[in-house]
Amino acid sequence: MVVFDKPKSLADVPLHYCPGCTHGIIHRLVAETIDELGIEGQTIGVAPVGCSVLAYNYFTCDMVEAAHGRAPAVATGIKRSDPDNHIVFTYQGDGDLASIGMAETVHAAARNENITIIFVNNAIYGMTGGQMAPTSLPGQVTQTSPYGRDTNHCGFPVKVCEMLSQLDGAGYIERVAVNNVKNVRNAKKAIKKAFQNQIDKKGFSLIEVVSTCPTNWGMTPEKALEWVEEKMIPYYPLGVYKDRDAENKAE
Ligand SMILES: Cc1ncc(C[n+]2csc(CCOP(=O)(O)OP(=O)(O)O)c2C)c(N)n1
Repeated sequence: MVVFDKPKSLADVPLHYCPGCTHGIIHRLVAETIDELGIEGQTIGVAPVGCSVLAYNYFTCDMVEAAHGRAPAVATGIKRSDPDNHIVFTYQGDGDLASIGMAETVHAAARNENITIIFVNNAIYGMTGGQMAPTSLPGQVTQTSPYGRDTNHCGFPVKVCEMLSQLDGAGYIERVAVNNVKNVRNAKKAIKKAFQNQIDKKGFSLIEVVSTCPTNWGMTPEKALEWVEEKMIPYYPLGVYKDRDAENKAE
């Protein structure tokens, strides 16, 4: 009896991510989803610059590289070129999606573009060495805020799910985390729903995954998981922020 298997949509190669980084878990959840929905041959992923820039080495579906922040625009073009046959997802960090790529994100949501966005929020610019991101918490020590993020000087974090859920175009917006087994299971459900929505032509779905960066947070992997529970989740509450389908059914 097989009790554990590797998803076919994930290549059998070691990941380059740091110890305790949750990109690997999130990759696996996306790959399991692609397998379970039987869409590997149709799926095209778009990964921009960031720690997951090498995602094309890990996912066995087609992958396209986008410039920093531009993944929703690239995904829009791919999706619209063959909307009935392409399943398109983006896989983006918070520096990428909520800073340089904010305009692309907001307008893809406003257009109700039928794509799936996996938004990995580790509250920092990981790949470039831990600079403050739009999502860094008030008081958070980063390479560019060594005394902690001062909101008088640097403003406040951007809460992407709360913001996008105000747009009529956005179809399905949920925030999940992968810091414990229960949350990983919920994250899988949300990611699968976001892909299923696209198959069902329900429009724009974004899943924010509250993530870790032990290396740049200067913590052990274990401590980083505690920090997610104690600091990140209270500031970024988990849950469904928008589900147009459920709203329509309730009316
Ligand atoms: C146009 C452009 N600006 C800046 C950069 C430098 N850059 C590369 S990755 C990155 C930040 C990535 O952070 P994030 O999106 O949060 O992903 P993570 O690495 O944390 O997973 C930046 C600023 C770039 N490659 N291209």
